[in-house]
Amino acid sequence: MTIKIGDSDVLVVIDVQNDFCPGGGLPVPEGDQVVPTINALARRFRHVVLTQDWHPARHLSFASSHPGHRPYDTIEAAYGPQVLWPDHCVQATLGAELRADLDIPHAALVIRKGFRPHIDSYSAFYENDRTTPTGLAGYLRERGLARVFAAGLALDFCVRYSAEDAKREGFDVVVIEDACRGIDVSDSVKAARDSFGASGIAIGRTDAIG
Ligand code: VGL
Ligand code: ZN
Repeated sequence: MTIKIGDSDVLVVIDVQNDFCPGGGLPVPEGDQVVPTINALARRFRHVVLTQDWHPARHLSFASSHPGHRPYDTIEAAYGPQVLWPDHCVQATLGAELRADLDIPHAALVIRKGFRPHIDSYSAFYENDRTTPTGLAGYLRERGLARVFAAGLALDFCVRYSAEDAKREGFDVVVIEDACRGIDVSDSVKAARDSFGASGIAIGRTDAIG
């Protein structure tokens, strides 16, 4: 079945940044391989939004900010459990830049997230305290956009949380799985897929997008 793209559809391209690609600070296996797929996909959308993970140095989510802890440990933040990551996407560094080969000149908005020193933000809509909004839901509504297609990195973190929040905010949501790659810590890719099924989030593929 082909999904026809119209004027109320938006492609949200999540965190296609150097640090999430091989050689970067928090490399997602095959992360760079989504770029040509997303470039081709984006041409089918009139409306495209990009997100950019954008942390200050010594961010709460960095293992290096917590002596005695290692990357992928979980700590208790003020808002609940928080996975610790290698340093990544530090504001105004090369690692935080969007991939140079990402070719989406008509993208209308770049949402930066995770810039508060003490709150991480996986989702493009809400930070990890689950209450601080990024403003994206309001933007999409004001632009008359009703269906969100999600692509990018990482499937099991920022794509997952963005898709779930979009659904909760009342948007229809399709995750384009061949335009995503996952980190996969403690079976998190399977958890993401299970959650999509349970929340009514559709999983699609680029060859089914018309
Ligand atoms: C992400 C972990 C930490 C992501 C961002 O883009 O999925 N994951 N920061
Ligand atoms: Zn991050």
